Amino acid sequence: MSLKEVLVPDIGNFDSVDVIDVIVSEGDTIATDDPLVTLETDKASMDIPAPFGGIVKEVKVAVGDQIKEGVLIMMVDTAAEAEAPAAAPVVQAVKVEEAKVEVPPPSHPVAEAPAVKQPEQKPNPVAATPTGSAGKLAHASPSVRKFARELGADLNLVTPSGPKNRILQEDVQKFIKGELAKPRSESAGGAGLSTLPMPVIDFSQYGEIETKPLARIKKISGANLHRNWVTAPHVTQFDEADITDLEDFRRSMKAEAEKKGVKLTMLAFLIKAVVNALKAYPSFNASLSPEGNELILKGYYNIGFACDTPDGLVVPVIRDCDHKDVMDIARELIELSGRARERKLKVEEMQGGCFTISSLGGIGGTMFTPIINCPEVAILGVSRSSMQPVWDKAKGEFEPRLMLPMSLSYDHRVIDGADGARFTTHLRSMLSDVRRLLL
Ligand code: CAO
Repeated sequence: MSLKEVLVPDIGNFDSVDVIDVIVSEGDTIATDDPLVTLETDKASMDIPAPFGGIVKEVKVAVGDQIKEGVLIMMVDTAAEAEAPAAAPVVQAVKVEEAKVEVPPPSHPVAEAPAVKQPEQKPNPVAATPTGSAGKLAHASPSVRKFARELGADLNLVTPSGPKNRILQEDVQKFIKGELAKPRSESAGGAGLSTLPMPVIDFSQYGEIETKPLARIKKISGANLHRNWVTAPHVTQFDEADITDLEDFRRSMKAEAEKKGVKLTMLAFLIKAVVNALKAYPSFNASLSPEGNELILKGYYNIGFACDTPDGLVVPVIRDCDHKDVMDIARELIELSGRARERKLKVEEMQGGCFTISSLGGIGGTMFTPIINCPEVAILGVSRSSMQPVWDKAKGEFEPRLMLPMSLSYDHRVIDGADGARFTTHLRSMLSDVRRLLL
């Protein structure tokens, strides 16, 4: 073994610079001029090339260190260099790739070397966490690391196809192509939104795990929910409706409805109340044009309802609710939700909606923030009703009242806060007075 020190060479007029990447790790075989570490000042980043080849025995610096000329970077066994060509095929692959890469001569002052790049000249990172999001060094040759760095690709996100799980240059190219082909989030106004990549974490290091594919419905609805969440600026207005009388009425009608084969649920009444509120506030029964510069107002009242199925969430639509009575709507609710759970819904039965209701009342919870089913502009979330003490001003005492929590999310590009509050106030008055609802 012949151990040699690798020191920081002349890097120009800098007292200290940050180590932003340690490209090699202990045990790596390196050739003369291979980039070893990347340093960054506020103006430029630069690679420190290997002054000689060999096997890295000990790395003396880490990402985040501040170093200057003369600091020891690593110890390299140069005796191993002669044996390097006879090493495993992985090493040969490194050598072949190295031939394609231009690195500055070791004697060249690094700060002036061609490898120095001004940050603004770097391409936009496709998936950029500069030091790798998994906190673990991905397995790749120095040249592939350099290639990935130049393109702003996080090697921890790249799937390796080389021997011993080594990342090859073509893996990086494939990753970049895949990232570029991903759909960009675009709002109706056309503005894009880019986010940091999710960290890749090996959860098994913390305990037992099981990996299952997502159900098809979840994949589709997940992508839609994500788009809706990031493109429509959501505001959620909370309110409570006194449904004591309505619930009494529903219960009194239950037996009669059952004779007709109908389960008369609260949701059917809610749909009628929502149609009435949509008529009073037409901007809620609308969609933005794709360019985002026109509001398309609808003269029909098709109401979607979120339905929980074993495979995920679907939204069947009940058409022309303004022309149907509560009994008809209740009948359709059962019929459509039954078929949704048997996966027998037709595509057209989930299309054409104007407004959606998501009722979690049968399950529980107090309030939640539903995500708008775009291009609709609002959605009503309903939680479990409960008996509450409500102050009766006329009687001067608290009265037990059945209160229904409501959460109205709306697209703030279309609906102002004042109208949001007016809409829920209108709903409250409809739901608290059965006579109004049935008119
Ligand atoms: N408060 C208290 N009880 C309620 C209630 C409320 N707001 N809403 C319903 N209930 C009661 C019903 O009265 C019924 O009790 P009875 O049998 O004694 O009458 C019981 O809860 C079950 O109701 P249901 O769920 O069968 O019927 P529904 O019309 O209320 O709802 C449907 C139908 C399809 C909306 C519902 O089954 C469902 O799938 N809900 C989940 C929706 C969902 O997942 N939303 C989240 C979307 S965002 O991820």
